[in-house]
Amino acid sequence: MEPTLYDSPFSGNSYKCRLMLHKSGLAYRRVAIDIDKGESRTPEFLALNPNGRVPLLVLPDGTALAESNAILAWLARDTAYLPDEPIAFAQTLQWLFFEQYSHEPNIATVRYWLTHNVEITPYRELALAHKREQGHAALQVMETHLQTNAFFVANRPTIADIALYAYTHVAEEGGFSLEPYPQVRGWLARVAADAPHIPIEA
Ligand SMILES: N[C@@H](CCC(=O)N[C@@H](CS)C(=O)NCC(=O)O)C(=O)O
Repeated sequence: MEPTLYDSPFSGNSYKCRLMLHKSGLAYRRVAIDIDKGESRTPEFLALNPNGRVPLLVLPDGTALAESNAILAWLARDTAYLPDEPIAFAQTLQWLFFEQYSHEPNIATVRYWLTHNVEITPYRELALAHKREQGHAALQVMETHLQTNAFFVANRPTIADIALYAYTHVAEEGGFSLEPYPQVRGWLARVAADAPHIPIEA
């Protein structure tokens, strides 16, 4: 039996999992969830993931794994994409947590608001300015790291790169110009050149 990935085509968090699944060659079944129609909030889906979000990987024994970066870690276990040397392992986690705390809530959220006609309420208007500032701060952290590193950890592609690639390569859709970040742009090209690769979907 194959695992089932519940995902959304345009979601970067879902794309991370599809990209790692593609690299691993693991066969899987895919169920697309339309989050704009609330399909991740139905009683059936909430029974699988009470957090009401995709991606979700359901393993053949029924175990449901949520959180994109946890799914990446599971898929990458025992491969070079998840270093096992203790410091490199911890540095991989460092960048995965950075992605979820400092990067994704700013860059991904703004992209979603702007590309999915989300109403810009007064709250969101205020939040937008803050998220823009924080998103650029995250990109600058990446730029600085990449001035002396080809990849985020261990000088080779790992799930830290996959996690950060997902929303960085589409950051401009949220109005985050990558023009000021030449090292980030060079790294994006290196990650995309790491075969096998697949693009995000619209
Ligand atoms: N921290 C979670 C975030 C998951 C998340 O925010 N998923 C979004 C799509 S990218 C979602 O399912 N939104 C639908 C909803 O909240 O109803 C992860 O990394 O998987």
